[in-house]
Amino acid sequence: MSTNPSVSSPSAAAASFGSDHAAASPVRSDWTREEVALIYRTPLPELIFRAQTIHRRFHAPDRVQTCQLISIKTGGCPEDCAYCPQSAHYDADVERQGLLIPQHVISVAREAAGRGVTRFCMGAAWRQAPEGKDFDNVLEMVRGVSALGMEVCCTLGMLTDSQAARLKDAGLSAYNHNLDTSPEFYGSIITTRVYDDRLRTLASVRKAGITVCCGGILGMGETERDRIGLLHQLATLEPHPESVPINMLVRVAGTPLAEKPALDPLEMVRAIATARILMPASRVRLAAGRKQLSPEAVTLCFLAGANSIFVGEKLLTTPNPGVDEDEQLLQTLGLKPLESHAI
Ligand code: SAM
Ligand code: DTB
Ligand code: SF4
Repeated sequence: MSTNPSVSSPSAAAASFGSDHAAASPVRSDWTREEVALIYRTPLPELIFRAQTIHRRFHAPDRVQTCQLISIKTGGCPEDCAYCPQSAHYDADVERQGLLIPQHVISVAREAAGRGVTRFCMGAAWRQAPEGKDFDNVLEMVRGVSALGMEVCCTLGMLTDSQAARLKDAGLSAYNHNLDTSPEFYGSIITTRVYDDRLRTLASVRKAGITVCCGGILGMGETERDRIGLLHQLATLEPHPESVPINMLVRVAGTPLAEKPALDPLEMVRAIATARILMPASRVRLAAGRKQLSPEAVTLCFLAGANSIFVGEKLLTTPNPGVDEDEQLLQTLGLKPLESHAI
C-alpha cells in the first residue's frame, strides 16, 4: 500500500494515515495540506472510527465540557464579518448594548457554576479591545469569574501584548480568536482585517501564557478545500489551540450570508473528526449551530470526537438549545459534564 500523501484513493488515505502518523507521532504540527485532505476525505465510518480511537487515548470518552457564553458588549461592531449579526455594516435585528457592569456578569457566571458549568466565555463586539475604563471593567470581570473557580475565556477582538499580559494577570485562562476559514476564502467574508491580523493576536495570547481557543465556521459558501485549508491552519499552529470551536453558520436575517443553503450536518461530523485526529489533545467544541442539528447529528459529532459544547439558552445573540433539553440529551447519551480544570 502506498504511503505517498498525494495518493487520492480514500482507502489508501485511511491506511496511510493509520500506519504512519497516528501510531508514530500522535501530536504533530507539521501536517501538510495533502495529509489533511486525505484524512478529511476518508470514508465517513472509517474516519469516525479513527477519530474515536484517538479520542479515547487522550480524553475520557464519557465527559463533555460545558461552556457558557455571555455577550458583554453587543452590536455596533466596525468589522464587516459577513456572518455576524453584530456588525454595524448590516441590518440584523440586534439591539446594541454597551459594556455590561462587572457585578452583573459575575452573578451570571455564579449561577452557571451552580449548574455545573466549568467554563465561562465573555464576548464583545469590538474590532480590538479598548483601553481605559472599559478594559479595566473587563479585567474586573475576569478576576471575579476566575475567583469562582471556573475557566475564564474572553473574546474581545484584537489584543496588544500589553493587554494580553494584563488579562493573564487578572486570571484569564483562555482567549477565543477564530481564524474562521481558509486564508484564500477569508477575503470573501471579511474585508476590514486580514488573516495575519488574527495570527498576530494569537501570538500575543500565546506570549502572555494564556491558552488559545481558535476555530472556524462551516456553511458560509466555502468549498471543501477551504474547510481543509482552515483545519490545516489550525493544526499547524504550534502548539495547537487547546480549544477548537467548530461553528455551523447561524444564518441571521439581515446579514449577507442569511440566504446561504443549509450545511449538510455530516460536514460538521467530518470536520470534527478531522480536527480530533489532527489535534488529538485539544478540546474540540461543537459550537454554534446546535439548534439547527438533530440529536442524531449531535450524537455523531460526539462520536467524531467533540468533547465540549456551549450551554445556555443563548450563544451571543442567537438561540442555543435550552438547559433542560441539553441535560436530557447528555443523560440519554450517558455523557457527564467535565468537572475539573483540565487545562
Ligand atoms: N469580535 C470578536 C471577534 O470577532 O473575534 C469576538 C466576538 S465574535 C462574535 C466571536 C466568533 O463568533 C467569531 O469569530 C465567529 O467565529 C463566531 N460567529 C459570529 N457570528 C456567527 C454566526 N452567525 N454563526 C456562527 N458563528 C458565528
Ligand atoms: C465561537 O467559536 N463561537 C462562539 C464563541 N466562540 C464566542 C460564538 C458564536 C456566536 C454565534 C452567533 C451569535 O450568537 O451571535
Ligand atoms: Fe465584530 Fe466579531 Fe462580529 Fe466580526 S465577528 S463583526 S469582529 S463582533
